[in-house]
Amino acid sequence: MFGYSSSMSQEAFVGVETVPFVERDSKAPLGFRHYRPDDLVEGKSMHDHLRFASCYWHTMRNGLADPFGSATARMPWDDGSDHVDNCLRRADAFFEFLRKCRIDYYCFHDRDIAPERATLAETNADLDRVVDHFAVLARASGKKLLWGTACLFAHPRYVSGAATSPRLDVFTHAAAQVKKAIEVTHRLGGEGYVFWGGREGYTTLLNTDMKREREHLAHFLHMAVDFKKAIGFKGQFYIEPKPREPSVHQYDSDTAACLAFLREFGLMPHFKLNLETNHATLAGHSIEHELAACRAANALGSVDANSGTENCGWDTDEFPTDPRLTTKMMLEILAAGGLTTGGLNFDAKRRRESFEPIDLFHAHVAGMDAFARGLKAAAAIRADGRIARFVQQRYASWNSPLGQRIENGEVSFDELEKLALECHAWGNESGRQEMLEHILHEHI
Ligand code: XUL
Ligand code: CO
Repeated sequence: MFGYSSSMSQEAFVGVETVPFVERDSKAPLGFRHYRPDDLVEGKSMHDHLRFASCYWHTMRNGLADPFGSATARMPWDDGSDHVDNCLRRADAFFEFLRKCRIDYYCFHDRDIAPERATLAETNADLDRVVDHFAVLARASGKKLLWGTACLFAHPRYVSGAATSPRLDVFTHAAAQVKKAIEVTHRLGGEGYVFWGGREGYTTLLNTDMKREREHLAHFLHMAVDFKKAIGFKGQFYIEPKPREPSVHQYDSDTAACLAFLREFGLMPHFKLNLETNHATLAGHSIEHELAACRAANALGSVDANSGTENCGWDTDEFPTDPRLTTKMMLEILAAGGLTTGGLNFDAKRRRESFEPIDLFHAHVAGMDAFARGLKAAAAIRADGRIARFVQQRYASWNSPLGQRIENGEVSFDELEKLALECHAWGNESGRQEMLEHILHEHI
């Protein structure tokens, strides 16, 4: 065990320079081929479109263990202890990583950055010490907190949920934990705060009062909104849908369920959604479906950018490296008017075999370049205009006086029945999916 000494003297990623910008056909092992933060796309810099973030839980705390094998990640800056000194050194390594990888935002759970102690008071005191250090590192580097969150799923007390626990004492502890997590997010100038309910659901309905649990969750979120106002925290609240894992069923199962929940309990004005690619696929949707559903409700907030293995059925949190995926995502994000308070947070981990520190760079750079490509391709598809014109044309009959009156809610079934009795043919046209796919791929 050795005491904490300032990071500036010791590098964690020895021999790794700031990732260079290289030519598209460069064979350099590590370099940005597409990402150029200052290049303008649709009048805005790539940097401001993409707002990349790295997450502390995967980048710094994931040893890459799987259910069958132990951790493989090499983290020479980390002595494996839960001493505050080790937490501070880890933070130094993280900010060095952000700088060298040209990433300006980060996200964390409270318990990622400082451990849980015997009492809540001790836990909070150590969290404060680490947060003070984050504040110093952030001020010196200009790195920003995209969002903070509380880990309400790892500790055994949350075995049956936090805000939806059958136990009042657990709900009470969760409230205090979230209060503190919002406070420290505010202290660090966080632009948002996420609620992800990994254990806010059930394993079997035989032991669960679903109605009561959902109501408790709503009360919990209203208390968070009240607290946010009381301390003057202006960051955006997000709710992150996921259908299952770790619970068998989670109440925030997908965008539609989250929107219905927020509307049912009067929370819609206070929340947007943080969508995650692999959560969408677990819900049986594509991420572009989830983004489109959010866009329609004006609820798109932020994105946890990752991907999954389609035939696996598990949240594998892989880095998003497929330009077709990122193009479809960026099309939706641009159509929604872009990310404002939110960003693209790589909620992604390296494969267990990618255990060297340099793999953290390869993984993030691959993800960043994939999104830079997706952004450029999406902008090109929008400038090309053929796909948008096709969609407009497909709905052209609705621009007629009758269509407009229906869209304004001025028409009855009786009127339509009269028209339908006179009409014996329908003007359907081909959906041309294959032609549209072809156009999409022209630009990737
Ligand atoms: C879990 C997940 C979380 C949230 C934050 O699948 O995505 O890491 O993003 O709690
Ligand atoms: Co996530």
